[in-house]
Amino acid sequence: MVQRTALITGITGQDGYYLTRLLLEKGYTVHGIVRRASTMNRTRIDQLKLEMPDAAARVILHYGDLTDAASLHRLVDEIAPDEIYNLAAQSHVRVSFDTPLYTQQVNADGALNVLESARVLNNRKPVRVYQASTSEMFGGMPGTVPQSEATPFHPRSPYGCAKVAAFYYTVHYRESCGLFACNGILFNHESPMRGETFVTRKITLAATRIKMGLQSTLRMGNLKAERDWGFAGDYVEAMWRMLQQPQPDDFVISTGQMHSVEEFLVAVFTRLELDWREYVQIDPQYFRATEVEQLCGDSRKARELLGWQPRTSFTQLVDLMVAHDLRLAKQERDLAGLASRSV
Ligand code: NAP
Ligand code: F7E
Repeated sequence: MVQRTALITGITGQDGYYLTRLLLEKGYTVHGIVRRASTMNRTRIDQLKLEMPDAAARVILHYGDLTDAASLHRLVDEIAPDEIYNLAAQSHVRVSFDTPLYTQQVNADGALNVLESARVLNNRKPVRVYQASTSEMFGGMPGTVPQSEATPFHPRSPYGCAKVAAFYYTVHYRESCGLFACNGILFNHESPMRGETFVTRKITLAATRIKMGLQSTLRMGNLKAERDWGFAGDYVEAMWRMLQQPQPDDFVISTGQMHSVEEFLVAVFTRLELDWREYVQIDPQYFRATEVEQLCGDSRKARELLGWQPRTSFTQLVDLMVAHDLRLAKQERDLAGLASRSV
């Protein structure tokens, strides 16, 4: 077991859950930055502490915010981590059209704040930085599939634009001051911990609730968009491997398999013995002003240099998300039954 310290921004998110789990298994002490909210936003980390009671004391949370450079700087200075994983972001592409400036402040300026704090720390102690870059930077332009590290960027949303800025800041700090900083260009990755408004989780939550008689319709946007969906638990392993390399570099992480939103719908509803056409309604509010039509990654560089490969297939991903959300829907149905009997 190593005795290393990591700092994770975005520890309360989907990837924060899986990365914290992985680092705890490897013996790390994990510090995480959390935002103050009027309702508690730590359910994933609280669940992880219950799942790993012997390691719970090695998770230490601090209040902070990526846009608050002073608190970030102080935390990086005090914790002096060996590795920083910058996962924090306004991560919803559709929402970034409504909040472009805020998305820029968190996803681009926030990443710059992390890099500046790391640069200062690196003067007295070596630190390695992972930046959560994204396939959204490619924009899914016609003729670019599959996308690799050599594919030109053409972002199609404020989210994608801000992530391109953060990508180049990361490269710049690597080249200008020798900071060990890597971009992981991750394609879509999902799990039972996925946020409820991303398309995969929206579908598995709705379909399982429909199966339990708790919901009757599902409103969707563009069903023709195609994505390369992997499992988040596999992808955090690649983040860690990037920071264990002798030299910092940028890597595409993907499965290389592409499916449409409609295919995901069919897979989920079929698994539940339902016909999706009876329940799905198309709603213009879920369309985007500019859509990313096709994303499919070529991750040969990561496979060769990091020895990384995805372990979970599309079908296995659908199965594990449906099984998880079916348990939730059954609990909700049973609670509703109990409540109606008690009045
Ligand atoms: P997520 O579930 O939406 O989690 C985002 C995290 O960032 C949450 O912990 C959130 O905290 C935190 N955060 C947001 N704004 C913040 C701020 N101003 N200061 C500090 N923390 C802030 O996202 P994810 O799916 O785990 O993705 C992790 C990272 O990878 C993100 O940077 C995302 O853009 C990027 N990425 C994701 C994918 C994917 O398919 N999942 C693919 C490529 C890249 P709260 O809990 O308080 O909201
Ligand atoms: O949309 C279409 C939508 O919101 C996928 C983030 O993690 O991955 C994610 O971004 C597709 C799009 O993810 C609905 O138009 C149809 O084409 O699940 P999503 P995303 O936009 O690909 C990248 C790699 C990131 O970096 C991001 O952080 O599905 N779609 N109907 C819909 N999407 C949503 N959300 N809701 C719908 O009803």
